[in-house]
Amino acid sequence: MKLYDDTRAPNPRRVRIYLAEKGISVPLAPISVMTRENRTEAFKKKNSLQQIPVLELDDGTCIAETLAICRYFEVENPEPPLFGKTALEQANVEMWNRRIEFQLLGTVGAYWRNCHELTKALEGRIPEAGEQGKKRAEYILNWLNDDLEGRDYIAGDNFTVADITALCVIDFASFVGISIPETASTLKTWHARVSERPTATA
Ligand SMILES: N[C@@H](CCC(=O)N[C@@H](CS)C(=O)NCC(=O)O)C(=O)O
Repeated sequence: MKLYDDTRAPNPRRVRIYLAEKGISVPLAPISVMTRENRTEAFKKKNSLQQIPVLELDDGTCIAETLAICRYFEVENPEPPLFGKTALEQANVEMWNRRIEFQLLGTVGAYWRNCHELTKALEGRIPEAGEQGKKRAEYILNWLNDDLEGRDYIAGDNFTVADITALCVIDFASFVGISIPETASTLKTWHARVSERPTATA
């Protein structure tokens, strides 16, 4: 088994933190996104969308999509539960993970793809779409701050994959120039709390 990974990319980081939280060790196979190693014909056979992370099993089966990879491990390694335990907890984790992916990762990604200096060589960039994404991401960061009031973690009392997603997306957002607003003190406290976990550096 191996995990195709790039230490600078936010989605593979989500899987590395998840595995570290579970105490699971998987050999990493580095793929550089910046030098387009993921865009080769060989890698296309592993994931036709040519994105990472990809988990390759010993029989050659490949699983793409961060959450699908984490769920694969969750079935075999249910403790500690990172997707919730009860029906309500699981629904809450799913709700929050989707919110962070669609509302924040999607909008930060639009800014990154359409406006950032490091992606200027990409074809078909639409700067207006990027700026719109940035505005929405800033709105969502403030909304998340207000909603988090009174909770230690994104989906409730326990650390879950929704925290992993939010940590990686918020750190990536800060890298591309969209920071947690100065006034968002609840979100900043949460961010410090999850960043202090030893697994944050996985
Ligand atoms: N929905 C996918 C997104 C994967 C993704 O966007 N991966 C990025 C790295 S964080 C990538 O491979 N980018 C390179 C490319 O699209 O060429 C997931 O959750 O795994």
